[in-house]
Amino acid sequence: MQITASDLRQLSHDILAAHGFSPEHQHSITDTLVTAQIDECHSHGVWRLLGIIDTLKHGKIDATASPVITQEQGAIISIDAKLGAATTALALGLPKLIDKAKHSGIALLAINHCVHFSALWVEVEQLTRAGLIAINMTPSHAWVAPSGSREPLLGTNPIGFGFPRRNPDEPYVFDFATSATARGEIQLHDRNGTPLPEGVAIDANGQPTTDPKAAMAGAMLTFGGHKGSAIATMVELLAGIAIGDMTSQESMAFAEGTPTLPYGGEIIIAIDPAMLLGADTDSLYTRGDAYLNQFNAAGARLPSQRRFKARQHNTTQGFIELDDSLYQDLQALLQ
Ligand code: NDP
Ligand code: PYC
Repeated sequence: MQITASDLRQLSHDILAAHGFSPEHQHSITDTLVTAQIDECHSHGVWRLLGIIDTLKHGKIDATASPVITQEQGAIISIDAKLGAATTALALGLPKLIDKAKHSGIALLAINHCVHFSALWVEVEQLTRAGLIAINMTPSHAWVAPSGSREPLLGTNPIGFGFPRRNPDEPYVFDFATSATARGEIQLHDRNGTPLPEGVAIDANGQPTTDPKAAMAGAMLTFGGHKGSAIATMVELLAGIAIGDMTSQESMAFAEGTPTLPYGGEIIIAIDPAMLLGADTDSLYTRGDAYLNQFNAAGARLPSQRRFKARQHNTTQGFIELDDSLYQDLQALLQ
Protein backbone atom coordinates (compact mmCIF):
# COMPACT_ATOMS: atom_id res chain seq x y z
CA MET A 1 0.00 0.00 0.00
CA GLN A 2 0.95 3.64 -0.28
CA ILE A 3 0.84 6.04 2.65
CA THR A 4 1.96 9.64 3.08
CA ALA A 5 4.64 10.39 5.65
CA SER A 6 2.18 12.56 7.56
CA ASP A 7 -0.45 9.78 7.73
CA LEU A 8 2.23 7.33 8.85
CA ARG A 9 3.36 9.78 11.54
CA GLN A 10 -0.22 10.15 12.71
CA LEU A 11 -0.66 6.35 12.85
CA SER A 12 2.53 5.98 14.89
CA HIS A 13 1.48 8.78 17.29
CA ASP A 14 -1.97 7.19 17.67
CA ILE A 15 -0.52 3.75 18.42
CA LEU A 16 1.89 5.11 21.00
CA ALA A 17 -0.78 7.32 22.59
CA ALA A 18 -3.21 4.39 22.74
CA HIS A 19 -0.61 2.48 24.76
CA GLY A 20 0.08 5.31 27.18
CA PHE A 21 3.36 6.68 25.81
CA SER A 22 4.04 10.27 26.88
CA PRO A 23 3.88 13.00 24.22
CA GLU A 24 7.70 13.30 24.24
CA HIS A 25 8.04 9.55 23.59
CA GLN A 26 5.32 9.66 20.91
CA HIS A 27 7.20 12.42 19.18
CA SER A 28 10.78 11.09 19.37
CA ILE A 29 9.88 7.49 18.52
CA THR A 30 7.67 8.51 15.61
CA ASP A 31 10.23 10.94 14.25
CA THR A 32 13.01 8.35 14.26
CA LEU A 33 10.98 5.43 12.87
CA VAL A 34 9.27 7.41 10.11
CA THR A 35 12.61 8.98 9.14
CA ALA A 36 14.00 5.44 8.77
CA GLN A 37 10.92 4.32 6.80
CA ILE A 38 11.25 7.22 4.35
CA ASP A 39 14.89 6.14 3.80
CA GLU A 40 13.76 2.52 3.28
CA CYS A 41 15.78 1.35 6.26
CA HIS A 42 13.14 -1.34 6.77
CA SER A 43 14.74 -3.18 9.69
CA HIS A 44 14.55 -0.01 11.79
CA GLY A 45 11.43 1.65 10.41
CA VAL A 46 7.84 1.58 11.66
CA TRP A 47 7.94 -2.22 11.90
CA ARG A 48 9.74 -1.54 15.21
CA LEU A 49 6.44 -0.31 16.71
CA LEU A 50 5.41 -3.98 17.03
CA GLY A 51 8.51 -4.68 19.16
CA ILE A 52 8.07 -1.51 21.21
CA ILE A 53 4.50 -2.39 22.17
CA ASP A 54 5.52 -5.98 22.90
CA THR A 55 8.33 -4.67 25.13
CA LEU A 56 5.79 -2.47 26.94
CA LYS A 57 3.48 -5.44 27.50
CA HIS A 58 6.37 -7.32 29.12
CA GLY A 59 7.10 -4.33 31.41
CA LYS A 60 10.53 -3.72 29.85
CA ILE A 61 10.04 -0.11 28.74
CA ASP A 62 8.60 2.80 30.74
CA ALA A 63 6.15 4.65 28.49
CA THR A 64 6.16 7.78 30.66
CA ALA A 65 9.83 7.95 31.69
CA SER A 66 11.44 11.38 31.38
CA PRO A 67 15.19 11.36 30.75
CA VAL A 68 17.32 13.23 33.27
CA ILE A 69 20.77 14.81 32.84
CA THR A 70 22.96 13.19 35.49
CA GLN A 71 26.21 15.00 34.71
CA GLU A 72 27.39 17.76 32.47
CA GLN A 73 31.02 18.17 33.53
CA GLY A 74 33.80 19.20 31.15
CA ALA A 75 33.17 17.71 27.75
CA ILE A 76 30.94 14.90 29.00
CA ILE A 77 27.17 14.75 29.28
CA SER A 78 25.42 11.76 30.83
CA ILE A 79 21.68 11.20 30.55
CA ASP A 80 19.66 8.61 32.43
CA ALA A 81 16.81 7.52 30.17
CA LYS A 82 15.15 5.72 33.12
CA LEU A 83 14.01 2.72 31.06
CA GLY A 84 12.50 5.02 28.45
CA ALA A 85 13.17 5.10 24.72
CA ALA A 86 16.70 6.04 23.63
CA THR A 87 15.16 8.42 21.11
CA THR A 88 13.73 10.68 23.84
CA ALA A 89 17.04 10.83 25.71
CA LEU A 90 18.77 11.66 22.42
CA ALA A 91 16.32 14.50 21.75
CA LEU A 92 17.36 15.98 25.10
CA GLY A 93 21.08 15.29 24.74
CA LEU A 94 22.00 16.06 21.13
CA PRO A 95 21.61 19.87 21.28
CA LYS A 96 23.81 19.87 24.40
CA LEU A 97 26.36 17.62 22.72
CA ILE A 98 26.52 20.00 19.75
CA ASP A 99 27.04 23.00 22.03
CA LYS A 100 29.78 21.27 24.01
CA ALA A 101 31.60 19.99 20.91
CA LYS A 102 31.56 23.49 19.41
CA HIS A 103 32.87 24.91 22.65
CA SER A 104 35.56 22.30 23.45
CA GLY A 105 36.33 20.78 20.04
CA ILE A 106 35.25 17.35 21.22
CA ALA A 107 32.42 16.12 23.45
CA LEU A 108 30.84 12.86 24.50
CA LEU A 109 27.23 12.00 25.25
CA ALA A 110 26.51 8.86 27.26
CA ILE A 111 22.90 7.71 27.30
CA ASN A 112 22.21 5.24 30.10
CA HIS A 113 19.35 2.88 30.89
CA CYS A 114 17.59 3.31 27.58
CA VAL A 115 15.56 0.88 25.49
CA HIS A 116 17.21 0.87 22.05
CA PHE A 117 15.45 0.01 18.81
CA SER A 118 16.64 2.54 16.23
CA ALA A 119 19.21 3.03 13.48
CA LEU A 120 22.29 4.98 14.58
CA TRP A 121 22.54 7.12 11.44
CA VAL A 122 19.54 9.16 12.59
CA GLU A 123 21.53 10.94 15.32
CA VAL A 124 24.76 10.89 13.29
CA GLU A 125 23.06 12.96 10.58
CA GLN A 126 21.88 15.52 13.13
CA LEU A 127 25.53 15.99 14.12
CA THR A 128 26.94 16.20 10.58
CA ARG A 129 24.21 18.75 9.80
CA ALA A 130 25.74 20.85 12.61
CA GLY A 131 29.15 20.53 10.90
CA LEU A 132 30.48 17.89 13.33
CA ILE A 133 32.20 14.56 12.83
CA ALA A 134 30.43 11.82 14.81
CA ILE A 135 30.94 8.28 16.02
CA ASN A 136 28.34 6.34 17.99
CA MET A 137 27.71 2.80 19.17
CA THR A 138 25.42 0.72 21.34
CA PRO A 139 25.41 -2.89 22.58
CA SER A 140 22.20 -4.92 22.15
CA HIS A 141 21.28 -8.48 23.22
CA ALA A 142 23.79 -11.38 23.22
CA TRP A 143 22.74 -13.07 19.99
CA VAL A 144 26.15 -13.17 18.27
CA ALA A 145 28.93 -15.78 18.59
CA PRO A 146 32.47 -14.39 18.54
CA SER A 147 34.73 -15.77 15.85
CA GLY A 148 35.90 -19.24 16.93
CA SER A 149 32.92 -19.94 19.21
CA ARG A 150 29.28 -21.03 18.96
CA GLU A 151 28.28 -19.23 22.12
CA PRO A 152 26.34 -15.99 21.70
CA LEU A 153 28.43 -13.69 23.87
CA LEU A 154 28.18 -10.48 21.83
CA GLY A 155 25.39 -8.19 20.72
CA THR A 156 24.74 -7.01 17.17
CA ASN A 157 26.54 -3.87 18.40
CA PRO A 158 26.20 -1.28 15.62
CA ILE A 159 28.66 1.52 14.93
CA GLY A 160 27.75 4.75 13.16
CA PHE A 161 30.17 7.26 11.67
CA GLY A 162 29.44 10.59 10.07
CA PHE A 163 31.64 13.16 8.30
CA PRO A 164 30.14 16.44 7.04
CA ARG A 165 30.23 17.25 3.33
CA ARG A 166 29.62 20.47 1.44
CA ASN A 167 26.07 19.34 0.71
CA PRO A 168 24.57 19.03 4.22
CA ASP A 169 21.82 16.76 2.87
CA GLU A 170 24.35 14.14 1.78
CA PRO A 171 27.00 13.71 4.46
CA TYR A 172 29.33 10.72 4.44
CA VAL A 173 27.65 8.28 6.84
CA PHE A 174 28.03 4.59 7.45
CA ASP A 175 26.19 2.67 10.10
CA PHE A 176 26.06 -1.09 10.46
CA ALA A 177 25.85 -3.92 12.93
CA THR A 178 29.15 -5.63 13.79
CA SER A 179 27.27 -8.89 13.25
CA ALA A 180 27.11 -9.99 9.59
CA THR A 181 23.59 -8.55 9.54
CA ALA A 182 21.30 -6.82 12.02
CA ARG A 183 18.92 -8.96 14.10
CA GLY A 184 16.12 -6.91 12.59
CA GLU A 185 17.02 -8.21 9.11
CA ILE A 186 16.74 -11.80 10.35
CA GLN A 187 13.39 -11.05 11.96
CA LEU A 188 12.15 -9.51 8.70
CA HIS A 189 13.27 -12.59 6.74
CA ASP A 190 11.33 -14.69 9.27
CA ARG A 191 8.26 -12.46 8.91
CA ASN A 192 8.42 -12.55 5.09
CA GLY A 193 9.24 -16.28 4.87
CA THR A 194 12.47 -15.68 2.94
CA PRO A 195 15.86 -17.36 3.49
CA LEU A 196 18.87 -15.58 4.92
CA PRO A 197 21.99 -14.97 2.88
CA GLU A 198 24.75 -17.52 3.46
CA GLY A 199 27.28 -16.83 6.19
CA VAL A 200 25.25 -14.81 8.66
CA ALA A 201 24.20 -17.44 11.21
CA ILE A 202 24.57 -20.94 12.64
CA ASP A 203 21.85 -23.19 14.04
CA ALA A 204 21.68 -24.59 17.58
CA ASN A 205 24.07 -27.38 16.51
CA GLY A 206 26.64 -24.90 15.25
CA GLN A 207 25.92 -25.67 11.58
CA PRO A 208 25.60 -22.86 9.00
CA THR A 209 21.96 -22.05 8.30
CA THR A 210 19.87 -19.82 6.05
CA ASP A 211 16.67 -20.57 7.98
CA PRO A 212 15.77 -17.46 10.04
CA LYS A 213 14.06 -19.50 12.80
CA ALA A 214 17.06 -21.84 13.10
CA ALA A 215 19.34 -18.80 13.14
CA MET A 216 17.40 -17.20 15.97
CA ALA A 217 17.56 -20.46 17.93
CA GLY A 218 21.31 -20.71 17.24
CA ALA A 219 23.67 -17.77 16.92
CA MET A 220 24.43 -14.94 14.54
CA LEU A 221 27.97 -14.48 13.19
CA THR A 222 30.16 -11.41 13.29
CA PHE A 223 31.12 -9.59 10.08
CA GLY A 224 34.70 -10.15 8.97
CA GLY A 225 35.42 -13.03 11.38
CA HIS A 226 37.84 -12.10 14.18
CA LYS A 227 37.90 -8.45 13.09
CA GLY A 228 34.16 -7.97 13.58
CA SER A 229 34.42 -9.88 16.87
CA ALA A 230 37.06 -7.51 18.18
CA ILE A 231 35.16 -4.41 17.10
CA ALA A 232 32.01 -5.80 18.75
CA THR A 233 33.92 -6.18 22.04
CA MET A 234 34.97 -2.53 21.77
CA VAL A 235 31.28 -1.59 21.60
CA GLU A 236 30.50 -3.65 24.73
CA LEU A 237 33.44 -2.10 26.60
CA LEU A 238 32.85 1.53 25.54
CA ALA A 239 29.07 1.75 25.35
CA GLY A 240 28.50 -0.77 28.17
CA ILE A 241 31.19 -1.11 30.80
CA ALA A 242 32.93 2.28 30.42
CA ILE A 243 29.67 4.19 30.89
CA GLY A 244 28.46 1.98 33.75
CA ASP A 245 25.79 0.29 31.69
CA MET A 246 24.81 -3.17 30.53
CA THR A 247 26.71 -5.47 28.25
CA SER A 248 24.61 -7.37 25.70
CA GLN A 249 24.71 -10.40 27.99
CA GLU A 250 23.38 -8.34 30.89
CA SER A 251 20.69 -6.86 28.66
CA MET A 252 19.66 -10.38 27.67
CA ALA A 253 19.50 -11.39 31.35
CA PHE A 254 17.39 -8.28 32.08
CA ALA A 255 14.91 -9.47 29.41
CA GLU A 256 14.30 -12.61 31.52
CA GLY A 257 13.54 -14.74 28.50
CA THR A 258 11.04 -12.28 27.00
CA PRO A 259 11.43 -11.28 23.33
CA THR A 260 11.91 -7.64 24.29
CA LEU A 261 14.16 -4.89 22.93
CA PRO A 262 17.70 -4.36 24.26
CA TYR A 263 18.19 -2.22 27.36
CA GLY A 264 21.45 -0.40 28.08
CA GLY A 265 23.54 2.51 26.87
CA GLU A 266 24.65 4.42 23.81
CA ILE A 267 27.80 6.50 23.47
CA ILE A 268 28.13 9.35 20.99
CA ILE A 269 31.37 11.26 20.36
CA ALA A 270 31.25 14.53 18.42
CA ILE A 271 34.30 16.36 17.05
CA ASP A 272 34.34 19.90 15.71
CA PRO A 273 36.67 19.96 12.69
CA ALA A 274 36.84 23.76 12.90
CA MET A 275 38.94 23.31 16.06
CA LEU A 276 41.31 20.96 14.23
CA LEU A 277 41.66 22.86 10.97
CA GLY A 278 41.34 26.46 12.18
CA ALA A 279 41.60 28.94 9.31
CA ASP A 280 41.70 26.02 6.89
CA THR A 281 38.26 24.63 7.88
CA ASP A 282 37.07 24.78 4.29
CA SER A 283 39.60 22.07 3.38
CA LEU A 284 37.32 19.63 5.21
CA TYR A 285 34.89 20.09 2.34
CA THR A 286 37.26 20.63 -0.56
CA ARG A 287 39.58 17.73 0.33
CA GLY A 288 36.86 15.54 1.88
CA ASP A 289 34.56 15.85 -1.13
CA ALA A 290 37.40 15.33 -3.62
CA TYR A 291 38.48 12.24 -1.70
CA LEU A 292 34.97 10.74 -1.47
CA ASN A 293 33.99 11.62 -5.05
CA GLN A 294 36.62 9.21 -6.33
CA PHE A 295 34.58 6.26 -5.10
CA ASN A 296 31.60 6.90 -7.36
CA ALA A 297 33.95 7.76 -10.20
CA ALA A 298 35.56 4.33 -9.74
CA GLY A 299 32.18 2.56 -9.89
CA ALA A 300 31.70 2.02 -6.14
CA ARG A 301 28.81 3.46 -4.21
CA LEU A 302 29.27 5.15 -0.88
CA PRO A 303 27.38 3.99 2.20
CA SER A 304 24.10 5.92 2.67
CA GLN A 305 23.80 6.77 -1.04
CA ARG A 306 21.01 4.17 -1.40
CA ARG A 307 19.20 5.76 1.55
CA PHE A 308 19.59 9.28 0.21
CA LYS A 309 18.17 8.18 -3.13
CA ALA A 310 15.21 6.49 -1.40
CA ARG A 311 14.63 9.64 0.67
CA GLN A 312 14.61 11.84 -2.38
CA HIS A 313 12.37 9.47 -4.32
CA ASN A 314 9.82 9.02 -1.52
CA THR A 315 9.78 12.71 -0.68
CA THR A 316 9.27 13.70 -4.31
CA GLN A 317 6.53 11.15 -4.97
CA GLY A 318 4.80 12.17 -1.72
CA PHE A 319 4.15 8.70 -0.33
CA ILE A 320 5.91 5.65 1.07
CA GLU A 321 5.32 2.04 0.05
CA LEU A 322 4.38 -0.08 3.07
CA ASP A 323 3.65 -3.82 3.18
CA ASP A 324 -0.10 -4.45 3.47
CA SER A 325 0.53 -7.00 6.22
CA LEU A 326 2.63 -4.52 8.20
CA TYR A 327 -0.08 -1.87 7.86
CA GLN A 328 -2.66 -4.33 9.14
CA ASP A 329 -0.45 -5.32 12.07
CA LEU A 330 0.03 -1.65 12.92
CA GLN A 331 -3.71 -0.97 12.69
CA ALA A 332 -4.29 -3.92 15.04
CA LEU A 333 -2.17 -2.14 17.66
CA LEU A 334 -4.88 0.55 17.84
CA GLN A 335 -7.49 -1.93 19.08
P1 NDP B 1 23.99 -3.32 6.31
O1 NDP B 1 24.79 -4.56 6.39
O2 NDP B 1 22.98 -3.18 5.25
O3 NDP B 1 25.00 -2.10 6.27
C1 NDP B 1 24.51 -0.84 6.37
C2 NDP B 1 25.52 0.20 5.96
O4 NDP B 1 26.33 -0.23 4.86
C3 NDP B 1 24.76 1.39 5.47
O5 NDP B 1 25.52 2.55 5.72
C4 NDP B 1 24.63 1.06 3.98
O6 NDP B 1 24.28 2.17 3.19
C5 NDP B 1 25.99 0.52 3.67
N1 NDP B 1 26.00 -0.38 2.53
C6 NDP B 1 25.25 -1.47 2.32
N2 NDP B 1 25.56 -2.04 1.14
C7 NDP B 1 26.54 -1.28 0.59
C8 NDP B 1 27.29 -1.35 -0.62
N3 NDP B 1 27.09 -2.32 -1.51
N4 NDP B 1 28.22 -0.40 -0.85
C9 NDP B 1 28.44 0.59 0.04
N5 NDP B 1 27.77 0.70 1.19
C10 NDP B 1 26.83 -0.22 1.48
O7 NDP B 1 23.17 -3.02 7.67
P2 NDP B 1 23.09 -3.79 9.04
O8 NDP B 1 22.11 -4.89 8.87
O9 NDP B 1 24.42 -4.12 9.57
O10 NDP B 1 22.46 -2.62 9.95
C11 NDP B 1 21.24 -2.00 9.57
C12 NDP B 1 20.81 -1.01 10.63
O11 NDP B 1 20.56 -1.69 11.84
C13 NDP B 1 21.82 0.09 10.99
O12 NDP B 1 21.17 1.34 10.77
C14 NDP B 1 22.10 -0.10 12.48
O13 NDP B 1 22.25 1.09 13.24
C15 NDP B 1 20.85 -0.83 12.91
N6 NDP B 1 21.12 -1.60 14.13
C16 NDP B 1 20.67 -1.13 15.32
C17 NDP B 1 20.91 -1.83 16.48
C18 NDP B 1 20.51 -1.29 17.80
O14 NDP B 1 20.84 -1.90 18.81
N7 NDP B 1 19.82 -0.19 17.87
C19 NDP B 1 21.61 -3.12 16.46
C20 NDP B 1 22.05 -3.51 15.14
C21 NDP B 1 21.80 -2.77 14.01
P3 NDP B 1 22.74 2.28 2.64
O15 NDP B 1 21.90 2.45 3.86
O16 NDP B 1 22.74 3.44 1.72
O17 NDP B 1 22.45 0.97 1.93
O1 PYC C 1 18.63 -5.19 14.53
O2 PYC C 1 20.14 -6.06 15.87
C1 PYC C 1 19.19 -5.31 15.65
C2 PYC C 1 18.68 -4.45 16.75
C3 PYC C 1 18.81 -4.61 18.06
C4 PYC C 1 18.17 -3.55 18.66
C5 PYC C 1 17.65 -2.79 17.70
N1 PYC C 1 17.98 -3.34 16.51
